[in-house]
Amino acid sequence: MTLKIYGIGASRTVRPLWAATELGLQFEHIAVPYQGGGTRTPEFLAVNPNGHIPVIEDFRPEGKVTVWESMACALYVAKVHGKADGKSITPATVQEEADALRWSFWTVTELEKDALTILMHRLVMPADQRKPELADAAEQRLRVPFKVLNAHLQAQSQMGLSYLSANRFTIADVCVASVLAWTTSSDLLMSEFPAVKAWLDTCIKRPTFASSRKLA
Ligand SMILES: N[C@@H](CCC(=O)N[C@@H](CS)C(=O)NCC(=O)O)C(=O)O
Repeated sequence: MTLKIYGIGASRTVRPLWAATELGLQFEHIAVPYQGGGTRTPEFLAVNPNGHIPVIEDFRPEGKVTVWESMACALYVAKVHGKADGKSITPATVQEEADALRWSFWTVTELEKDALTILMHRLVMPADQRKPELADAAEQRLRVPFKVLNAHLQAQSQMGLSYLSANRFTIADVCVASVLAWTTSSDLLMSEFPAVKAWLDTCIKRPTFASSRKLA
């Protein structure tokens, strides 16, 4: 049985890579970068017709399973390759399953686009191409979902819980923190929402995040 993960750590591929690394899985890493046309070759389009990384191919006794969409890939790794023993990132209860689904869908719909705008226009694009006003507007919009997350984390903390779901680091944290890692340059968001900042720091300081990001 072979699990193949296509993509590089410095991309959305970090989501399934982080999940697989947390679980200590053996996997084959196929380092397809997002620049240079590697995602648009006929061979790659046969794997993911969308022409994007990440993609997972899971060669199982019952046949090959293909997964694309980064959140689906991360959730798949946790669900299918982890043990639901209440010790790993894998959801172990119906509530934990619901948390993984709701927080990851929420991240894609409520956070991802604006978080990427902040990353691109504050850090990644060449300085002369950045538009600070776009990052500023994204930051203002993000105050709304950040307030929701901050309140949730404060409520968790009042129950003695340090993470999004359950009493441990789970796939819900992987899915949300991998996107919010793009917003750490935002002094406004990091200072206005201290519970988010503290939780995010804890998640992205895990050695598994750094080692997954480095896979190239
Ligand atoms: N919604 C998709 C977006 C995937 C995506 O845009 N991936 C980028 C890298 S982070 C990519 O493959 N870009 C290269 C291309 O589109 O050709 C997901 O979450 O997987």
